[in-house]
Amino acid sequence: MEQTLVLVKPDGVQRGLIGEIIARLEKRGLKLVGAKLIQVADSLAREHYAIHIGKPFYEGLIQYITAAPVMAMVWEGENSVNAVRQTMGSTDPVKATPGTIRHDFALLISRNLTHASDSPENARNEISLWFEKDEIVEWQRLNEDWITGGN
Ligand code: 3AN
Repeated sequence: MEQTLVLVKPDGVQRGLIGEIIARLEKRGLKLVGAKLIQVADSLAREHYAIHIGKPFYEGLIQYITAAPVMAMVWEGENSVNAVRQTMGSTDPVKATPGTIRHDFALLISRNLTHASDSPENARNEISLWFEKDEIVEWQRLNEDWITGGN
């Protein structure tokens, strides 16, 4: 089953939005299979954002993600990569659709609350960067058929 990495970034943690963000993903029908609150090391931040090396906002991005704890999570579900990014909304909160997390709780691209993997391949790489294998918990939801069953 497809998994994706979600980070509640330092602004989300500081603003007390961890619960709100988890609640929205849970209610969507996604399944939480990994979670930890961590102070991000500079080296992890640089590896995670390696794609942005050289961009004008890169150093600021590293400072931002290492400035306070981050809630790192793995969410599972069919099309979870796309579903989570849809629930997050566009990278720029003022372009995000009403009802999305970034629209509803953020104003600036530099304080956009969350990270979510943008492809299944990147999700696999990011999950292995942020989580050890034994930190992912496979478990059964008793109401699974009411969320993911077909007709
Ligand atoms: P997303 O997080 O929606 O996948 P990316 O991967 O393009 O977006 O950008 C990663 C992070 O870099 C964003 N979440 C945001 O915090 C930061 N970022 C992207 N573009 C800018 C920008 N123009 N100015 C400041 N920060 C930016």
